[in-house]
Amino acid sequence: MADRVTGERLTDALVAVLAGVAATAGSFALAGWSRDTFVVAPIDARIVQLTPGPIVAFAIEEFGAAGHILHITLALAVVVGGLGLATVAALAVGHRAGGPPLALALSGLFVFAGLYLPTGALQPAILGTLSAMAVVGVYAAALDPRMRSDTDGYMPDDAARRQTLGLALGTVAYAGVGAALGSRRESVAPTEPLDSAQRRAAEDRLSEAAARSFESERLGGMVTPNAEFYETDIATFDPDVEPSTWELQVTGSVDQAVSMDYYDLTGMEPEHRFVTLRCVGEELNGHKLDNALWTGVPIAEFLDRAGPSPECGCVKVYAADDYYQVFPLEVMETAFLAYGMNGRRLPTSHGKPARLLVPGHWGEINVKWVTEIELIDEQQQGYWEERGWHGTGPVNTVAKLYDEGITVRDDGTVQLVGHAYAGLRGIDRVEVSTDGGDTWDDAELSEPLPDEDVWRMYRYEFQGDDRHEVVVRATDGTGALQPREAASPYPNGASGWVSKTVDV
Ligand SMILES: Nc1nc2c(c(=O)[nH]1)N[C@H]1C(S)=C(S)[C@@H](COP(=O)(O)O)O[C@H]1N2
Ligand SMILES: [Mo]
Repeated sequence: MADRVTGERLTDALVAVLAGVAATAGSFALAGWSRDTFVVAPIDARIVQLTPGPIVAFAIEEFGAAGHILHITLALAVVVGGLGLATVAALAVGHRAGGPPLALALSGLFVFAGLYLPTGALQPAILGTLSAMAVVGVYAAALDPRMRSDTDGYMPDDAARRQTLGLALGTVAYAGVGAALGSRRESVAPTEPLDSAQRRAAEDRLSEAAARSFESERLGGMVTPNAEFYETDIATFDPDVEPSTWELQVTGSVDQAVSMDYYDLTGMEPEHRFVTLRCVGEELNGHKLDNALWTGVPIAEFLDRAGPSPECGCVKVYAADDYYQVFPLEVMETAFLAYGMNGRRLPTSHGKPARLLVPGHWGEINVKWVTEIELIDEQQQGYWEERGWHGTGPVNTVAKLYDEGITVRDDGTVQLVGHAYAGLRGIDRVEVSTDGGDTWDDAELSEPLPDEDVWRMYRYEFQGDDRHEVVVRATDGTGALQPREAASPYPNGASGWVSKTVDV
């Protein structure tokens, strides 16, 4: 008898986990990786929020995208486990109070609450609940001795085992289908092109940049395509902000609060600007440095309409993902509010419907999904500054040398192509050493774009001989050579000279 009870408990626990998996898969099938409708998203956000800042900073710095996988996995486990517990509780209470039908009804109710309350998304919650109830129902009809009328509760062991295994495999297969359906929803379709006049103007500027690119087989040119542009986010799930309901407000120490909507924004005379972004958290020769053509409007005039009061020195900018940044008001004089990227509407992952672009500053200041600009009277810290980063100042100078930019030809000549960036200071010179830094030679520089905050490309060729320690270094527009001393990204951004061993 004791064995029977233990066996029941075990089966209950297994069925609960299976119900949790089925519920999560069902909801994912309809919601996809949506911040607003997939049940794991708010749990995940909560986990990130409760994790101490230094640990978050460390994880992002050390593991990059893998750090995100860590907390998503944890969130997934919490959700499946929580729904499983709800199912166990429902089965226990249901059986005690009214037998199998009540047990089934209660588990449906508990699972529905677990799916619906965190998100408020009805359809994924319904499909998830039905999925869980199917698991519990099969269990009830075929396996659970308490629910079977045709026996006295006894089922031969191997028959029970076979059926349990069948249920488990069925659930796993169902989860696979749900995962496939849900991830199809995510596939990043290219966004709508801009209106025709704007698109033509953007395309002109894009070809201007293409003409100034240094061709290389494997390395991109002056413009990073939208789908390849790096992404750095505090949240796993991008906020889904509808352009039709979006509003940007100016609040705080102002004469009058002002706001604009998407219609106002896109109705203004647009500008097309190349702006390069670099993440303060990237490794010295990392890949979080990209350039795009942004379509939007300068923000200064709009801010002036609010009449920012003179005693307040800084602004705090808020976003739909609860991100915020604080920087001096004067920085806004050159800031840009973008709704287009490379001739298309801004993709969700880069801040749809609108993002801020702040010339010369690290990526983190370029707030995506921007919703509010508050003029504050006292200095505060931004999201990353609270976590120890110093990313509110101008970018460090860097010259990159990626493997994709190195071409070793059959005749032994080596071609190096790369990008160099120094924010508003601009790039005046890139030098290459092929002997580990003993001697230096000037690389050829691409014709600069007229935009004020954009990278430049360099090209260099040499006759290779066995093995070379190649080093690159840039000099900015003020004549300052980038410092040689290596520094890791935290907290001031990586610096130093990039070097690479090239075998010929
Ligand atoms: N709302 C919001 N804006 C944000 C961030 C964010 O997490 N949330 N990340 C910032 C950081 S750290 C960088 S480097 C840039 C990256 O912009 P991208 O993802 O378009 O490349 O966005 C900045 N703006
Ligand atoms: Mo960043």
